[in-house]
Amino acid sequence: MSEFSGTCVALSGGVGGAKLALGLSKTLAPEHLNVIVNTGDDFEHLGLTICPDLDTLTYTLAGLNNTETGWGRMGETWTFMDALKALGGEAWFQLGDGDLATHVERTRRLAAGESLSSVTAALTARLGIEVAITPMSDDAVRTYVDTADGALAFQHYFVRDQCAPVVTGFEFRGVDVATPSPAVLAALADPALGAVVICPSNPYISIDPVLAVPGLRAAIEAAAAPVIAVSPIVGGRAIKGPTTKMMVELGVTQSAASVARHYRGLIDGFVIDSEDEATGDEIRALGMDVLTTNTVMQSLEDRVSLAADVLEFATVLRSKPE
Ligand code: FO1
Repeated sequence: MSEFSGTCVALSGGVGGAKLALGLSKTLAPEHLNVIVNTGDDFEHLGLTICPDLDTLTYTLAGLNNTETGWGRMGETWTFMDALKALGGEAWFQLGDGDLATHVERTRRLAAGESLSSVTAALTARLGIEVAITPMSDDAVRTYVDTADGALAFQHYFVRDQCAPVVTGFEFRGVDVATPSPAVLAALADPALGAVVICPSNPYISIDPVLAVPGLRAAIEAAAAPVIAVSPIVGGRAIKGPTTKMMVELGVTQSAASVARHYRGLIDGFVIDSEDEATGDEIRALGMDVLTTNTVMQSLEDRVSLAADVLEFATVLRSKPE
């Protein structure tokens, strides 16, 4: 087992990414892990600024996450939502009473002029999280899903319309004038950086918005560390969410190899599940190394084991001659 040394930067969206981020957090010293999180899912709702992927990462690393839904807090009560419904308020986006406190406090701090990075650092510290959870940008970036009937705001597509519309493309509105948040560039420029890990999140709606922030992809490419992506597709299926439905609608084969192709040119290594071992050579032919292991994370042990495998893979790649 070649021991990993140095720091790790992980790129993550919601549920799938958060599972691996948790595994990494149990494997690395907290000061050696920085999780860069997609903010394209963020939106203003009921007068609140809601940041779903930041909150999924925060709740997951704080051990507060609701494992059934994959979002929000465990053991929630719904007094606010029940009262809102009774008043005829917008009830399609479920806000638990505890979760509501996060949105209210974040909105208050943002309105007072704090950056999203500063607010996130304050909220995660209050929840006892030592790992850095960093928004990809402090500037507003909003994912819109292009459909045959026009562009849909992400949460309208994902929650209100339950991912039903046929997807033709994506827009990350505001990304062209966004800049990476300060901690992102610092983490990627750290000479001790030993690995950049693209977590098994949806490549189109969770990872692409991060890579679209001007300067961020270049900072990853300039980093001396190997870049490793973990496939979110196992046996042609997504573990959770609309990834494979999107692939069908975009005319992309539903396979781990398609995801490897999507990241081609950026990544040095790709991690696939044992179920997809037979596709390893096809993926290597794309010009990247392949690690085959168990990528389906059901238990905490699975999360830690995959994290250890990914970091060992990075160590192996770092020791390879250029
Ligand atoms: N997803 C749903 O499918 N239904 C919901 O009612 C819902 C509420 C919600 C509240 C707070 C939050 O942080 C996330 C929430 N999500 C909900 C998930 C959200 O749509 C995220 O964008 C997904 O996790 C995709 O990343």
